[in-house]
Amino acid sequence: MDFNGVRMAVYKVKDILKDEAVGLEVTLRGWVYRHRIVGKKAFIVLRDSTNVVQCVIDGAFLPNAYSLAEKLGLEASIEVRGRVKKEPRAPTGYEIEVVELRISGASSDFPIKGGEGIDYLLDNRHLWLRSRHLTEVMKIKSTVLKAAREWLTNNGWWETTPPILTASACEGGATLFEVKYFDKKAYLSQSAQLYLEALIYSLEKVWSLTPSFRAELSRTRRHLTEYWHLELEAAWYTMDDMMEVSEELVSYIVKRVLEENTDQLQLLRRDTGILENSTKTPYPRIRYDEAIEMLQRKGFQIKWGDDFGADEERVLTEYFDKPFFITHFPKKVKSFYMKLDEENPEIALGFDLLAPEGYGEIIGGSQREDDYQKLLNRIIEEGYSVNEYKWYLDLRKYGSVPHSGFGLGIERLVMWIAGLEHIRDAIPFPRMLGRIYP
Ligand code: NSS
Repeated sequence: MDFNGVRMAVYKVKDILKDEAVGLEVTLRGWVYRHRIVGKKAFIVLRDSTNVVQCVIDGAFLPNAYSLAEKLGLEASIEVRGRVKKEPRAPTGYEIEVVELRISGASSDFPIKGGEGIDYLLDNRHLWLRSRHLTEVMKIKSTVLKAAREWLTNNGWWETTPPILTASACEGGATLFEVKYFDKKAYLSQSAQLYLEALIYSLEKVWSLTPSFRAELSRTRRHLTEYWHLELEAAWYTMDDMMEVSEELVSYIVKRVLEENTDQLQLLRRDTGILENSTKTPYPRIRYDEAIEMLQRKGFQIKWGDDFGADEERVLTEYFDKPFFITHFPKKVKSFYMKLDEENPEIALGFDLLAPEGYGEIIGGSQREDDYQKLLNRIIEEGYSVNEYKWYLDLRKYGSVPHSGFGLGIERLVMWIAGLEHIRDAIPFPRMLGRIYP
């Protein structure tokens, strides 16, 4: 940046909030987070991507900068040059004694002033993203994605790129989004699983991170219609092997967030006790039958064969202080592709991983049916078109192998780690029932 012909290093706010920076003359760029005029002084709290710092302009010495500052609106973008001072009364403990101020982009009457209702804030999501709360969550999400990629790379998994436009359902027709594909019908992917299954015959251990789409017909705190789906699939893996992979992965991600996002977790007032505990594996495992008993003991009118909703899951989480698995579900509450228990074919070798503190399911996975005839029977039993799944059945005809996989909802995981009330805050532009703007 060029001030009066002199090139100045541009600092980030976080790098000057320390005693070693006191006395330095620095240049900062950012946005007006707050500002007020007291007597002949202007106090501007400048925000950049790293933090906020108070900047003071003394009108007695800098009349021009002072009159610029008087006109500043919330969220205007500015560049300031000045000296770093320690100031315990300032919001972040230091302040800038400004010697020069420039306005890059003016802003007047910023639409978000505080106290607005949720629908208004969602309509103004493009501006609401500047809030402290959403900024901290986005940073945590970035660490979550980085950590997942680190773990997968370090453990020999191949990243792959399955399609989003698909010709068949993975998780049932009820939540399919239909799109016009030239003169045909196609669907937005609910899961990359079926395609990942095709890739294990060459790569053995594969993963992908893609958007998944679900036409969810209810608005809940944990359902989006578009979410980011991290999916793994591996040849030769049993359900137990895959559960181990999922607990290693999740505990690693939590550990990395605890290391890298101390400031964010603190700003979000996240109690980290349970997160610390969740870095330790193994995670507890219970079977569906036990979960039913646990719920009945808590007064639920639930019987064998019923599926769990958010209420059931919340109550089950009260029994645990870290994520835990539920396994061996009745086949009728799970998808057609799951392998059935050899001893009791009414039971599917599926597992869910539930986050504690009331959050519930973050992962759904299973061992897959690898026998051609059994899979064909299941497809017919569910009333699906055999022709549509011909390619998927082929995989069982040419060198079939036992294999397993799972899908992790990134926003579900972020929601739990960041301690959010609602999943919409785990994604910048949430898509939910009836809403797609902005
Ligand atoms: O339906 S899942 O339980 N399982 C599958 O889609 C498998 N085909 C994945 C696989 O084995 N490769 O969804 C997996 C996860 C689930 O546990 C949630 O964490 C998340 O995907 N999920 C969602 N997140 C946000 N919003 C919605 N609507 C949603 N649905 C699932």
